[in-house]
Amino acid sequence: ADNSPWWRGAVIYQVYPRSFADGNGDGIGDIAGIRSRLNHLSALGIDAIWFSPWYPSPMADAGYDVADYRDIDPMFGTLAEVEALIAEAHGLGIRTIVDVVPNHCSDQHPWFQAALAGGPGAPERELFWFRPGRGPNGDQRPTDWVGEFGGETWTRTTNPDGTPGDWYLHLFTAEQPDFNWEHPLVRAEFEDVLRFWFDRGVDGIRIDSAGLLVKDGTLPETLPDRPHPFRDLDGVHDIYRSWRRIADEYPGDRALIGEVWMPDRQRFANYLRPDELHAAFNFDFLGCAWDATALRESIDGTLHAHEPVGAPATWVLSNHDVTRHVTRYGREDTTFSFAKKREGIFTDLELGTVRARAAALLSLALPGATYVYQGEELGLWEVDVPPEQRTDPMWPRSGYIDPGRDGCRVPLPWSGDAPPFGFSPDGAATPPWLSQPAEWKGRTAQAQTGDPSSMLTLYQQAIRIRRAEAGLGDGPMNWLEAPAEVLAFARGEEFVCVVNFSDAPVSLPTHRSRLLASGPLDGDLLPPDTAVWLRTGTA
Ligand code: TEU
Ligand code: CA
Repeated sequence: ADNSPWWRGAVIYQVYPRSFADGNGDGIGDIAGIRSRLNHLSALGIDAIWFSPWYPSPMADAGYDVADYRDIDPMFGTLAEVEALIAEAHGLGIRTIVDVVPNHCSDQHPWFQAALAGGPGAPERELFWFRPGRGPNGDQRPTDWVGEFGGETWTRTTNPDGTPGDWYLHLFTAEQPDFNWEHPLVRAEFEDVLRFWFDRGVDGIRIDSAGLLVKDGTLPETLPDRPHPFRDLDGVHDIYRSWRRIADEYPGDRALIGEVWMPDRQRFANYLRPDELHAAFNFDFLGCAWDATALRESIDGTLHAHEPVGAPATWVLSNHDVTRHVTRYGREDTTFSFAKKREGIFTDLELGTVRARAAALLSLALPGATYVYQGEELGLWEVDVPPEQRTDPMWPRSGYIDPGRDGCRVPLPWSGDAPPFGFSPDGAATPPWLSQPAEWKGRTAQAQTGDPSSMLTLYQQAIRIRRAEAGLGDGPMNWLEAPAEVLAFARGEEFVCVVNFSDAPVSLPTHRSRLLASGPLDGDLLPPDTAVWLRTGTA
């Protein structure tokens, strides 16, 4: 695993800039805040940071609506500060990954503004999907496609002379018009954006909504018996082949990491062919029950799909779009799906935390790269954000009682006994943009530092061991024989991970020394919902 490229076996930490740390006291996280907390990430031992979007944006979708791909929103800071941040991270041995959003931009992007202002026939309209409406007055949308957030996908424009005009396509909110990837200028623009960030030294690009870029231009309806009109079209692979050539022009193993939501593992793996993306997020665990059989199937299926293309697997327990896994794992039904978000956040936090600790050891022991979403190393749970504070456009759109995604985006607690818990500097006049629960007092980074039983210490120890053990990270794994409802596997010559999903304690293999356990062991017994890392040898 030692001489393989960094992205094959990395621990990659997701920073959600508006909620990580606030340097200037306006209640919103920023680049200065991130720079002031790099020591936390260095102590955690991660290999790389992925930064969610920080570009100029009206924030209709929390920055996933980009108005300028080559600058930084003033809310977060400046490009010069980002350059300093990249250099400081590199100085600590931490790689950096930026988030590029190629499927759509903001309706404030200059191209879209020109397309609107120019009226019908404006050449900028070709860069998007402008179409006349159906019906005699053109007042019916061009298709009945359902958007990724569940809403409508077309919005009608008004012509410069005030008359009703054409419609434009948006797979997400109306403030996020979709680019037309058939257009050479769109392709050229994003190739240039990649170079812009690679030239600034970033080590990787996270590609948002990577499977959606290409659309069937005949605009067929979505029907069960025909190929989907905008998901996973074959043409998307040409785009990533050209991006791969660009990444390969740069020294130092630059990586392209796709956000590919794709239940079909075979089609998912197509994005990872040797001349396409280096890696993609495997979201399998999100929808997977806390159950040995289900998880083993997920792990085997994932590894099996990656094998023929030679790409490393990845493991994701949480991110800025889904219910935090401490909360998921404390529920009867531990699986996540967007449709089920309305189930709310009611959960057994104690059980969820116990399982989240075991899940950390599981996901950090598996072959490939593991993602850590900011705050999971603190054991944070999903917050019940009051309706008046909610900002997520997914929420009011979804039609049922869906709290949206704000609950996993609450500003981090760093120190102190009460909000803002060091998120903002002492004496800041403005509270954090989402309220932090008072109960996070016990989950601040400061409260957990040096506490042998804390989630933070567990992550620090696990990542330290992962770096030191030759068999961890990239490389093969072997299942070991184990009792029912127990998973046990070996990595390399000496390392073993055992996780007990049953209701009863199980005996640990003998002749192994204990490296790390997710919770207290009972002599030679591994309690329920507990994981342990062992090494061949005597205790
Ligand atoms: O997410 C993509 C996304 O959420 C959808 O493709 C989703 O998988 C689908 O609705 C499931 O049915 C990314 C970002 O992570 C998210 O924060 C953004 O809101 C979204 O893209 C739009 O840029
Ligand atoms: Ca700020």
